Amino acid sequence: MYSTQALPKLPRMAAVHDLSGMGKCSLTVALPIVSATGVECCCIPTALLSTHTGGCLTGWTFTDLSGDIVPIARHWHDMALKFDAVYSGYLASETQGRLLEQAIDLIAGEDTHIIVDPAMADNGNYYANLDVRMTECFRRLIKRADIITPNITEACFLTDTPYRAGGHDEKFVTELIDKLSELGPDFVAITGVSPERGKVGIAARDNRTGKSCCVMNDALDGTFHGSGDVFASAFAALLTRGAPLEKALCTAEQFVTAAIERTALRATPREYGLDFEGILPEYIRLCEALFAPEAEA
Ligand code: PXL
Repeated sequence: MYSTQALPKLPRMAAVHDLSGMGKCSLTVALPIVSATGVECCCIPTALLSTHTGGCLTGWTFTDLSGDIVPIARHWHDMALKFDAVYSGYLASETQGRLLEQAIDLIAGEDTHIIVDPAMADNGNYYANLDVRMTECFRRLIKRADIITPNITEACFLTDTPYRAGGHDEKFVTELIDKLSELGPDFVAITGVSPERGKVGIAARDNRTGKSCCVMNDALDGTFHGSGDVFASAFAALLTRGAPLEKALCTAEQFVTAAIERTALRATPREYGLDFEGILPEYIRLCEALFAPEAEA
């Protein structure tokens, strides 16, 4: 059925996130979604938790895996593994940011996409146990990044802009993107942008071409935990497989929107994360169409 000659090289990503056993986010989201995109997902778990720390969850277990970050990267370096992308998300401390920089030095080559999702805050607040030191940490990391995907809170923190829950007009968003771009990335995508009540979406700019784009949808009430990670995982993986930026953005956005709708329909507790599993078959079909040889021609 399959001819090995016809199979293109399998793209490879290093995913650097915590592993929260329950409450889909970080690695429990990145692994299935990156794999479904047709990209190999090599994991550097930065911490092991029983659940994520958001919403009304309390009492989580936490094991810091900082001591493993650089040794894992060194082993991969010694194996001469080549990575098409390094994709990082939530980090448990500022120290982990420094260690991630060392890991990048070990495993990233000239052509490796560095995708940083500065996952540290939402709804105007830092996640539990994190503080302004994470903003400094991500400002440093972003200097190494080609692509960043902050939410609106993280974009405000990173640029010293007073947080606004809504009313994100064009001027406000353009200034955020300008200031984030000064930190160095080629591509900035801000999630959770809400220009008016009932609308939410993603505003992005490719600094190499100057081209901006914006994808908006009807907003559902409240917070959907893990939605930033679902979006960023699909976006990062689509780029790693070679999708054009705008196509990757729209496809990832469609995926997260469908997963949010499913979560709302099922009334899944928001802390449990998004019901993205049922969207995977359709997502895989979309990817196959996107990456079919005739689509690329
Ligand atoms: O990306 C969200 C996230 C990831 N990991 C952990 C978290 C959160 C958000 O609260 O607590 C451990």
